[in-house]
Amino acid sequence: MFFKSLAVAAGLVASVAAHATFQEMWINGLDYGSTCVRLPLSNNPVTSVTSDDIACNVNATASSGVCPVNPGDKITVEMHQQPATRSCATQAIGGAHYGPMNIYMAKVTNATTAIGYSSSWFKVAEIGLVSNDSDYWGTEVLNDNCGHYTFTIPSGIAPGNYLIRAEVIALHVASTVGGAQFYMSCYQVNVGGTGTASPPTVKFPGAYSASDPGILINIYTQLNTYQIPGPTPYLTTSPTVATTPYPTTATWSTALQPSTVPTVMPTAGSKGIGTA
Ligand SMILES: *[C@@H]1O[C@H](CO)[C@@H](O)[C@H](O)[C@H]1NC(C)=O
Ligand SMILES: *[C@@H]1O[C@H](CO)[C@@H](O)[C@H](O)[C@H]1NC(C)=O
Ligand SMILES: *[C@@H]1O[C@H](CO)[C@@H](O)[C@H](O)[C@H]1NC(C)=O
Ligand SMILES: [Cu+2]
Repeated sequence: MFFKSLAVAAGLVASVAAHATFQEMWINGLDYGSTCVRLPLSNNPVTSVTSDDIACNVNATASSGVCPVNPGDKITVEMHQQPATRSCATQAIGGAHYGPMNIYMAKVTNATTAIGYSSSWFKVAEIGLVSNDSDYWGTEVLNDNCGHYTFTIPSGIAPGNYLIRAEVIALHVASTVGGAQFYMSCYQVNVGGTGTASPPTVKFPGAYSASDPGILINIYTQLNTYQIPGPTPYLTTSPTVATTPYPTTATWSTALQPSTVPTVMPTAGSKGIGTA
């Protein structure tokens, strides 16, 4: 059997425990914990692509922190099922929640006060179907790596405050309209440097339609291609679909995974532990 089993997924659909939240961030291997994330009120998904909640989740509380980043920095967002838990013993997002991940950024006047659904977003990273033998998804790569997903702040973007929007789209019940589950958190950052680029943008809501081919989809069949929702990522390309089995080896060192969430920002220049 080359494709996802519907029987396995059906048993997990009702499980609230399978829900998840992006809640921590690392900058060049340095753990910033939850110091600049707008933590969602719950780990429940957003299911309406036309709701304002699709931007930065339901009434997520603004953080007081703004994390310092620079073009070229390796940023790692970190997802877990339950708040303030970082154990690698539990999958980041339940096993049946197969689907892509997207990272967007929006330049804003003030990251602590900016409203996600009023902001203008460009995509900076995406990972969808990474292998068709057997079908293997971005969320499975996330689970292989203790919930960590690393992307690069694009070179040349103008300095200033930004929101970063990290998103998983779970497709386990996406064969009916409104079935796809969107799990997103927004992070508050300030980009340094002297860039001038302002990439073309989309709006949330607006960027997705409930009938997009990557949102209204039956994944319980052999898929050889998958169209990731939203615009083309800026300055990066989407990973191609491998036709060989995906290597399910963790690149995140679980031995170095912290068990607690820092409550204060680390000192810039401290030694990180390497990114994945
Ligand atoms: C979110 O905020 C709006 C406006 O204050 C309120 O009507 C709604 O009930 C809130 N939702 C949740 C889940 O707290
Ligand atoms: C953003 O707004 C907050 C709250 O009003 C303020 O303390 C902070 O200085 C502002 N930041 C910038 C970059 O303007
Ligand atoms: C994966 O896709 C390739 C190219 O479309 C196809 O030739 C191959 O048979 C597919 N693999 C499986 C296991 O279906
Ligand atoms: Cu769920």
